[in-house]
Amino acid sequence: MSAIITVAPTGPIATKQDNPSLPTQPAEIAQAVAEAYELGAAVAHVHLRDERDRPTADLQIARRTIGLIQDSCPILIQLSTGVGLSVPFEEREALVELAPAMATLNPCSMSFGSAEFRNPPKDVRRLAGRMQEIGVKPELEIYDTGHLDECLRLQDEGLLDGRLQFSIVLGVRGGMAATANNLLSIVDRLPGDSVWQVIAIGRQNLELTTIGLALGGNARAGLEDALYVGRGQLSDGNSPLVSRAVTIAHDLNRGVATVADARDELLPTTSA
Ligand code: KMH
Ligand code: ZN
Repeated sequence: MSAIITVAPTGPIATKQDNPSLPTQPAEIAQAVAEAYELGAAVAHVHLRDERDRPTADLQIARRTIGLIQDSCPILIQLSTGVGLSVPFEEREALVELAPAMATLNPCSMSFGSAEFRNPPKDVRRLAGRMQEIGVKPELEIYDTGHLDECLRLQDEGLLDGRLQFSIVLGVRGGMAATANNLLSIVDRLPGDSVWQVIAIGRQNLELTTIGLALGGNARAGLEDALYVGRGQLSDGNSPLVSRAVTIAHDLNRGVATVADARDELLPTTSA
């Protein structure tokens, strides 16, 4: 099965001080996504920043960013509802009203670096229900073993349907460490027909992304997850990270999914 490469050009935490090539404004994000699409990315995981580069769920900024991406390439858009650690859940959840093809659903609250990522059970259920109602496919982010069980509970409660789409997030302080054992223990427990990718944060990005691809998973690449492309070498934009993931997929004889392939795999009920 060809590998779906998702570009994550901008996360909620890093700044241009951390890496001057981090795209933050709508046109910068759209350009980074278009470049990633040309290199082989089929999905864009999108966070938004305001005019002062702070994480935001502002709907106008979201519309502008999505519009610019759609003007530049046909990549599938997955909006982050994680948004940023200081943004209230009520603002984060409103983003799905823009009806992106996909959006993240973070199942549990947790410590996240030195801050807190708030995903209270009641709010998560309201968001899952709303996504189901309007047809936004959830990408379920698993930062620790119990997060998978919570997703399976949501499925039992009828709040998730169809084939589940998981991201196994490794290396966040407060979540699972970035080890092969942690990855394998989650992969072993996924429902058989799941689609999954590795999100490897920080220093182990290359190793865990490669192991995920070797195991048959999909891959995420971009400055949200890794600011460096080698020891001490800042990545000059998102392209070096996306190119690296594409090369690994090819070297492992996986091939890289087109947008049409990715749509069939991730959004089977909506494919033509
Ligand atoms: N950077 C993350 C792994 C989301 O996009 O929904 C956390 C996050 C969640 O940004
Ligand atoms: Zn994100």
